[in-house]
Amino acid sequence: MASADSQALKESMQGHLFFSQAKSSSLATSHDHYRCLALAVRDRLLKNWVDTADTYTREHVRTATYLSAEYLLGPHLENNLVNLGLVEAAREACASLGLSLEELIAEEPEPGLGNGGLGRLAACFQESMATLELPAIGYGIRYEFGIFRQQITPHGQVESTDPWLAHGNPWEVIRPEWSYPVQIGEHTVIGVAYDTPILGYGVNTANTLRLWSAVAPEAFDFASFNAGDYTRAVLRKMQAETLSKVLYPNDELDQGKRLRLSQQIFFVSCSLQDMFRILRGQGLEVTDFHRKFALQLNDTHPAIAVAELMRLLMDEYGIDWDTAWSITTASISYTNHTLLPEALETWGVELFEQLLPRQLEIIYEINTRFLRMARIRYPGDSQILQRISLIEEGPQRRVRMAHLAVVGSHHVNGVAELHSTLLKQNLFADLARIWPERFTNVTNGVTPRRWLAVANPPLAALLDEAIGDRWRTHLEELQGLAAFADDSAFLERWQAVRDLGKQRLAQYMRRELGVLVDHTSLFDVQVKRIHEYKRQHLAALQIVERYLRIRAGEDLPPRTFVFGGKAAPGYALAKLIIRLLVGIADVVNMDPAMDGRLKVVFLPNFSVSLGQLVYPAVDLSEQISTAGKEASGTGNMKMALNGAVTIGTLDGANIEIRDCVGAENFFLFGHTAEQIEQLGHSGYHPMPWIEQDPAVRQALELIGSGYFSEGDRELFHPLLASLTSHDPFRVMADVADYRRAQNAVDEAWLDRGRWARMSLHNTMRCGFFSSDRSIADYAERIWKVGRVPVQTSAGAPAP
Ligand code: 475
Repeated sequence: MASADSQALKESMQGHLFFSQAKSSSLATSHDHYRCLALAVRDRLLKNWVDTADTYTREHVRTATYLSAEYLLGPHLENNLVNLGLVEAAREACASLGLSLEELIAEEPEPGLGNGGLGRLAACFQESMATLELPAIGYGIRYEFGIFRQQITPHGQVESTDPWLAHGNPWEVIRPEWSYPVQIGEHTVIGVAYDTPILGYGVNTANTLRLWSAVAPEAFDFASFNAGDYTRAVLRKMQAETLSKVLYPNDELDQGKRLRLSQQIFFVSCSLQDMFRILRGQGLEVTDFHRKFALQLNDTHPAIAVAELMRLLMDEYGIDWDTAWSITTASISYTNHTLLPEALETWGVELFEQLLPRQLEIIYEINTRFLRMARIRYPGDSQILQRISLIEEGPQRRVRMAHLAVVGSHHVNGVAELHSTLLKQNLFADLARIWPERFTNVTNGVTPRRWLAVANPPLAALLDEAIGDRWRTHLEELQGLAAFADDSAFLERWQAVRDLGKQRLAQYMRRELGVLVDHTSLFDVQVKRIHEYKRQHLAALQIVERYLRIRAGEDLPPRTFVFGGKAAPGYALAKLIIRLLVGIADVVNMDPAMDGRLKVVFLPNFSVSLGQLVYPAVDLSEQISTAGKEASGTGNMKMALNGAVTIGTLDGANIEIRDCVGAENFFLFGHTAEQIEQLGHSGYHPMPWIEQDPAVRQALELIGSGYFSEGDRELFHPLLASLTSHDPFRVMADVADYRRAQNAVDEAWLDRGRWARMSLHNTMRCGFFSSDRSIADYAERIWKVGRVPVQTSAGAPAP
């Protein structure tokens, strides 16, 4: 029987086919039908969105503004259906029109406006802020091309563009009335706001994600117009519009490109001007800025905000330095996401001077005052002054954006306990001695709506039945599973649910890649950006060893190794690691001697949508980074939440996951962060480790022999040379202990009852890793922003 909701949705879809798509059903494509459903859903959230903005404006609420160069949102449709409680109604509406909801959901191109962890975290945080009914605005860039699409060929990764806006975007609204000029070098660029609603779960709140798109002003390069060179003027205009064209595809690497610095000042300045517009619109004074707004910098990409806010306060609003500085440092806080030196942003002062002369002048003045203060604290210590200065001296003087962010913030946080400790001990040791109270930790989290309710409906249904449905907003209620931990009938159902997830992934691999895998084999999964520090090559060596052991007649339990993740297009070694994994897959999957005991699959184009398919299918979660290198990790949380058992090092949030789920439900291996540091001090060399380990030696030799590269002995040389000469990420120091832990996994897997209990304990004890908990922590301790429930007014237009 069709519900009232489904009947109304159906009529709304039919209306949109005519009035929005201008088609009859005879010409409608699947994409048309997707758009009709998306627009029908949009109609149903507009009231929440409008009422939310209205409430915030009327009540002059204190607002968190999240500044991030990246938002890895993933598709909106299904998430919005879940958050509105309309999944079943939409399924019925589609069915009554002869359509499949799943097929329409799959039509949505995902907005991939981020590289990896940092961008996905920003997306989880937006959704949690709305669910917690916190007044918040997300600010960023509306890249016309998001993260590149990855194809996997026999030669490895090939990139192509991601024209995600090609068919239009039903989720955004352009706000040309909110556009601002930004001066960059000689030129002015205009940022135009595009707003996307971010729905909270089970509440009326719909917050705004405001992304800036660059356009050139009409008067752009008018000198050329006047000289009669109309074409040249138009070309220059196009150049200005390249500002928001493309997301830089480097994860954890600072490439130092001019256009990147332009993107940063562009979105930061627009966002700050927008905040002043909001402030003034509510009749507040400019000097109330820090009372109205709490600004969170997502890494250093928006750190120029420190100088730009000072500039606006002083140059535009006539505020004196000291007042402006108090307002700035009372408003801003900064999250660091990485300790890797190559990711730390610095800008040559020459480039800075060309593009942002006034902001550079302000940075110099901030630095002068800061060093004057530090000199009084550390008289005669010029070493420390050099280390803490906002300007790095050397052949080329450079602005250190992380130092600027710390000096301009009231709070600085890392993203997991270990990471925050290391920040204080290493990267920011001197600054933490000056301001110990400024440094804190907020451990990352993930949203249970997308990463459990949307991604894993069978598990969600089982949880609803067992412990009720409050886990969606109170994830700690997963603890209630304790009542079922020894219930063998329940454990059977647990396994059946996990089986469904694995079957779904197996079907995808068969359909899309033509690879047949046994869904009852152990699914061993590593999906994340490809990086040497994440050590996909450690997993590769382990697979080669297994291959040799099976060929030598050992009877190992069947495993399917699944990899996914993009390599930065310019990161040769990361691309070579992909090539190795593909080479191993080609050999192993064809070898009849494996007899179903070993399969290797590289999933092309890992994305949020693919993650939703993969995470529920994971038995063993590979979190094997060199200890001290992974700031937190969030895929580790998604997998454990969905019932995977982790094999991992004591790195990032793995440590906290293990503390929560229990050491007996986690396969630990490897050197600790402290031991890794010690290795470095005592002159690490991989050779002694290799010499005493015949198994890894054999694996390395097989790779070097061309066995996985069609006889080409040169192909993997750079990778092998790195591993055997410097081994910067200490793969060889951990390879033996990794093997030991993997053997323990084999043994545990053979006892299916034991494995099911381990799996259940992982889900049960993962409540801490909700992004709702992370956001509640930011709101209380850092932003001092409180809950503002939204009352929906009667009488607003209903769809
Ligand atoms: C960490 N990206 C994860 C995650 O906190 C952590 C850097 C420079 C330029 C472009 N992108 C980046 C990152 O630094 C990044 O994604 N860091 C990641 O942030 C969320 O869970 O451990 O590696």
